[in-house]
Amino acid sequence: MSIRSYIGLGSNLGDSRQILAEAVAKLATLGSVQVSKLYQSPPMGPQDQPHYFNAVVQLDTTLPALDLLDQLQRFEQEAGRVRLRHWGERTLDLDLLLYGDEQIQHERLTVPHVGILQRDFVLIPLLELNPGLQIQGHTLQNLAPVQHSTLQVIAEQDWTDC
Ligand code: ROI
Repeated sequence: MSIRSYIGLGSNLGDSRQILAEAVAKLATLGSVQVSKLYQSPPMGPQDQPHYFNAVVQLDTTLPALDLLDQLQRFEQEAGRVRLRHWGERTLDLDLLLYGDEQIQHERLTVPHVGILQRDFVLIPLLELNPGLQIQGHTLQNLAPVQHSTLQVIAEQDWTDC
């Protein structure tokens, strides 16, 4: 039985588009994937850092949540993950946003991801992949970050072919 999970991808250091495309290829080894458009967004956090490239992957996988987390952290390390400061620039971030409709409170993992409802750079791609999706009783279209989004589309589909 596979579970439908959603993973947020972010990068603003290095060749971000290439780094995200490689991350999608690795995620595809864990199950079947659907990929959002590629977006660019102003940094949440310190403003003296580059814009982020963001996307969301829908992954249907049989991996238990903590095993999935292990794989995401391995992919981050393989991308040569660098994180220079708290809420600062990073090479690759892979966040487990949703895992089925499970609520997980574990020392290593909180699902739904903390802050998911505040971040247009995850909400907009989530909506694109699953327009009917509700999170914690919220219809995504109605949330303020969606209504006032500053996200820009960088590439439509097939951006992972590069
Ligand atoms: N800001 C944007 N726009 N996109 C991100 O992926 C992102 N990731 C982060 C913080 C530093 C919170 N800011 C971000 O981890």
